[in-house]
Amino acid sequence: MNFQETCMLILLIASNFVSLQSLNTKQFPANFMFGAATAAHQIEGGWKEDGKGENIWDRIAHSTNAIHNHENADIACDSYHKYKDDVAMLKYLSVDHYRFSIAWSRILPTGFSNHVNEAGVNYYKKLIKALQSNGIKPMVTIFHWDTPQTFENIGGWTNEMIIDRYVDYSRVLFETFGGDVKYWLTFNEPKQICQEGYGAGIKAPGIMSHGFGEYLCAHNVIKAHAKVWHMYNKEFRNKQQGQVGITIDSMWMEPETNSEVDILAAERKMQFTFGWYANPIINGDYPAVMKEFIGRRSILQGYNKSRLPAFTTDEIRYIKGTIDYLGINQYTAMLVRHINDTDKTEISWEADSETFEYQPDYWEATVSDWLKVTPWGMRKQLNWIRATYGDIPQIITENGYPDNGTVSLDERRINYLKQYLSGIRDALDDGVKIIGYTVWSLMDNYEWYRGYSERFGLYRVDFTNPERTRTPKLSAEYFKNVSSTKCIVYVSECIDEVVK
Ligand code: PNW
Repeated sequence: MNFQETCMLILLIASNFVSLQSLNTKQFPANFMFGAATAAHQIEGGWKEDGKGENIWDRIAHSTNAIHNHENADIACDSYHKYKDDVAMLKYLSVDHYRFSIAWSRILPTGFSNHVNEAGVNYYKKLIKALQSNGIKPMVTIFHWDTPQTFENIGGWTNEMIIDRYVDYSRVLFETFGGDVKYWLTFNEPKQICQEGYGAGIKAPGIMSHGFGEYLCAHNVIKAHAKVWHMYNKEFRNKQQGQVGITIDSMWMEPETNSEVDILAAERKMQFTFGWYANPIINGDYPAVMKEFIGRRSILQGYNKSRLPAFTTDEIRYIKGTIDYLGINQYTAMLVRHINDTDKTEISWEADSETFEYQPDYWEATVSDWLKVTPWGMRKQLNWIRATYGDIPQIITENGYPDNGTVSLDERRINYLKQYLSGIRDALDDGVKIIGYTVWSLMDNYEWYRGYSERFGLYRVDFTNPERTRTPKLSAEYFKNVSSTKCIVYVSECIDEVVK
């Protein structure tokens, strides 16, 4: 070892020692579930194989310049053919569960339930069987952003006709796979679907309808979720004994200063992001602060009623409590500042909250411009959820770190995972009921608008190789150690303490 290498080694050991001091190294409870996540459109490929219908991401990739490098998900990781490799990787990682999504238009090519595509059904049957024979529990996301194009042609999630179509689709899934699936998630990240898809227009279908489209979409998504939960509860729960939840995302909103207005602004922004969906589903209605702010601005802007649609009393009763467990996607945080918006003319979800958010330069950056490393936010968010909604069981359904496929950032990824897991372990100590953790992602995949330029995988995927070769990164070895020992450091350094 030369002088430089010796110095590096000392530095590495020292930095490990320092970070170990601040880590919570207690073992996770024995029944705490560790898993990995993917989504159909991001990995499957086979975009029109065996009768699959077109979805909104197929359409946007094939017909616009919106996606990085003009990349599409026609083949992606080719998991439609390579699912056995995926299951072998999961097995290697020693995970308890695999979170994947079902492609609506693979099961129902036009979205309607009049024609069920047997080839699509068989694909997921084989996948589920392979998981089960390896002792891995399937956790299924019913909808991860891939709306059938048929419905988008008539307004997608802004047209309430989609609610019953989504219920029909979910019924097919419960009837077909419900005997083998105990964990269902109705939607992945409704905020991204609605705010980015139909408000800001920065995700498919790319509709820019600031201040209207996103609220209309959310209204339908929430009703669709509630209807599917009730259907499961009434018709399937007794027989299938599963649970139906939803995955909600938000960044942790940290007040920029200790001033009362900034503290209120950060809380308000949590309500405008996480609460927008969690509050109706858990408590029946939109957060009071959303109703107040959007209502006031709408009237000042000359509308005769709020741009935020209202639930009727019957709907509130119906939607309230339609959840068995809460999925949380948590990656990062923001600093929030109150805006003294005196003229209130801007019409948008962003402006409605009267806040300004940013990530300071001194937070550790990643290759994704929205994602900075803020592990302290994880603990705060989990505690906030408990304080706001009570002791509902929570599971982290996504958390992860991107690289760009060229430079190895795997040491950084390991560090990220270790620190966030430590924050989750702290939250368990705080008394939050967290039942599991799911890393995003099992392997590099199609990162939506970013194409293949941002890669969250524990496995590297070679997208230039027709075989789509998968190779474990160092972080795969790290995560394998975590899930098999329930410990975020070497097991010899782990404190064996069972949480009550
Ligand atoms: C998730 N945020 O989206 C999605 O569920 C995945 O499909 C995606 O690949 C993954 O994150 C990585 O981007 C998010 O702004 C998008 O906090 C934005 C945020 C969080 C999650």
